[in-house]
Amino acid sequence: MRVALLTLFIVTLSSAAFAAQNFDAWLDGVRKDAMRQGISEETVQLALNGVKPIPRVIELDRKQPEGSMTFAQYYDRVINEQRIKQGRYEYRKHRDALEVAAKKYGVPAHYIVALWGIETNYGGNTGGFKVIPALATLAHDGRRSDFFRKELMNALKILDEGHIAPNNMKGSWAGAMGQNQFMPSSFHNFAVDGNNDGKRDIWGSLPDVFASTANYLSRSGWKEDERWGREVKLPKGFPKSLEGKGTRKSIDEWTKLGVTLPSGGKLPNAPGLQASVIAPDGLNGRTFLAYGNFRVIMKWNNSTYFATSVGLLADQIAQ
Ligand SMILES: [Ca+2]
Repeated sequence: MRVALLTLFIVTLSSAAFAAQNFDAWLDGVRKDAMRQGISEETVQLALNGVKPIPRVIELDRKQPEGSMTFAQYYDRVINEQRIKQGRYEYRKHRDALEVAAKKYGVPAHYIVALWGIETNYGGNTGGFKVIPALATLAHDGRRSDFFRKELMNALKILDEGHIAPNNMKGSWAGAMGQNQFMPSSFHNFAVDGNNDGKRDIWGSLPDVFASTANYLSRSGWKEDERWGREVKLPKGFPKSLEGKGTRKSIDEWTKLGVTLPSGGKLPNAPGLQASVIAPDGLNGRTFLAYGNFRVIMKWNNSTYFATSVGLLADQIAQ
């Protein structure tokens, strides 16, 4: 018995030691790769020296999120009175910076605030993980290595460009960064310098956060003069086959099919607009008409629940 335990202990110890050695060797490969891609040796050393895998990141990656949650449950979790009230407060407080971004990119301010609110509770919860070790952990882990290794390289480039110091580059366990939770690749594609100081600081500069969010939506096809969609009431016997993003019709056509405002009133006409009926909890749950901008929000996060909640929060902030 004693011998068996001792053997087990040695085996466990050596496999842990092997894993550590394996990670360090792998990280050496990342260093070489980064320098081949033109990232300075100074940045590579500063960012990667002493980096160790974070067990908690693996644990969170293994959890299945929001598997069986209904839209109603999701909505209650994401939007409450406090979030709406604070959204209205932040909207007034930062009106000038918001309006600059709204005007420049053609995205109304209440959508910028709603995304900020849902992503990080208006900057209050940006995720406490250091992005480089978190991404290194996921890139080494094997489940989605290629994706996370690319994001790790993108993150090193951001450091090399001097937008943020390694210690301040914080984000979610999966590497979504700053107040609007951009992945490093989204940062490269969409982050902009809103306050003209030469840095794209989505961690600490609200003008940068607002401009970057607006730029993301604008470049993804946002139409300035359209809403995201709206809540609607479906008539009795509405065919299930017409529900879903696959079917697009004009407001006129939906009106002819009996779709109305929740009050029963007639839908405002909007010539040229194409809309889909969305029923995330089935035809007996809350139902919505989703316009083109709804699809734009889904490019940010490919979730019907998410896009609908952003739209509904934006509406309430603007009230
Ligand atoms: Ca800036």
